[in-house]
Amino acid sequence: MGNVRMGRVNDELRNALSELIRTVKDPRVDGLVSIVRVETASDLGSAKVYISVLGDEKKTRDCVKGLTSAAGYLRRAVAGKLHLRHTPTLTFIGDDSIVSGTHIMELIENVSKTEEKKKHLDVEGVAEFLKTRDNVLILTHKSPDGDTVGSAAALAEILRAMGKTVYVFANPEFTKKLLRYVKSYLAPEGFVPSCVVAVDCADKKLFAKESDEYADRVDLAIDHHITHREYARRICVVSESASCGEIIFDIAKVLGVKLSKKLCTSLYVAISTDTGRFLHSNTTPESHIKAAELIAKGVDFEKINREFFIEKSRARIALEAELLGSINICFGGSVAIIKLSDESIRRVKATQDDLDGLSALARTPRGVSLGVYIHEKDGAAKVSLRSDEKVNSAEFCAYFGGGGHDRAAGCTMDVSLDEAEALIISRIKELELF
Ligand SMILES: [Mn+2]
Repeated sequence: MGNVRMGRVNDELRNALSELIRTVKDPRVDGLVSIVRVETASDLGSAKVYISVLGDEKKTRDCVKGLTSAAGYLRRAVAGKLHLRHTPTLTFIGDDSIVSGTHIMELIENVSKTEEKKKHLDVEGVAEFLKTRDNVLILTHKSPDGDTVGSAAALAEILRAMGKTVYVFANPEFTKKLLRYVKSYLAPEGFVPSCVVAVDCADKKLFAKESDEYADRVDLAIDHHITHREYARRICVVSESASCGEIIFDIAKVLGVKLSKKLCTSLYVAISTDTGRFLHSNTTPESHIKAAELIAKGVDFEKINREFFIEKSRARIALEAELLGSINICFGGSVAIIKLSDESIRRVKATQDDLDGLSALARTPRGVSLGVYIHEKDGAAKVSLRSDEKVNSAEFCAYFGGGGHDRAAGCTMDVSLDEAEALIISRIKELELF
């Protein structure tokens, strides 16, 4: 592995561990420890983590012991946070050589970060917070999906059941299919909220630009993305949740709100769509248990799943036929590439609903480990990767300035569709992926 790449791995590990050591419950590991540097072996099998502690040598020794006994936990937590193909085993080493100004600054920063952690709420904290608020506006993300819409509708329903005034921001990107679930909550013109809540939004850059005026005054963000950027005053991020809807479900339970059919339907839409009707790798037993409870309350799961996953418009069928008809299966059947031009979208008069989830098509041929979907947007080539465990999509896209999850990621290239395809192919060759 190259030096630059190793340097990045070391930095990522250092950053991740700096956060994670603050979650170690061992009393020997306190707030005044900081990570000086990380040295990862080139095969990613092991890493030495040099730590420094404000205090005497004994404190350092104790802290090393505490971290060593938490090494297994920390390694698993790092694996969950970073997109590395292998997570190294961790060895903690006391480093007293650096008690420099920068180090002290860092310690101070760590302490203030610990202070800052107070704004992180759990589900009970969110329930308490919501009880005290009224005139709430709920924000969804751009390119809205079933999770952000289902979560927003469900949260609005919960707050209405509590007698509060609440609306969902009228995101102009709500598609016809999604609008059905949220239209009874849309904010009227001139509504002035006293509390702003964002659901399923990992970054304030991901708000619809029309809701820009609220981006810097979000009072609470409820989210499940591991990449969540802490833009709000209060944050409830449950990254183990397959969908944001599952967190909203828990909030409803804590608040003791009646699970009406309308509320259950919104929650089911969120959970089913974000798990790809319970088949994506993010699906957990918890997703099924919650969905089961919603179905028991009478949710029409068949109708919802037909609508989101089975029924297709004529335009969608035409697009799928074109894409599958011209699919490029290469690298001995391990990679499949599909490309969609603006011209095709216009020709079949496709709507945003018709374009949703097309990226999954590239992984449908049996034996394909990496599916690549490239489409034209605003004159650039947008690339979406879907992969199995053999390829880390996030790392692959990071090379082109993009990002995402390890099985699903994307990037934008300022080139034509054919040029983007050629770049992807040469990168796969360079990495000798297949
Ligand atoms: Mn989501």
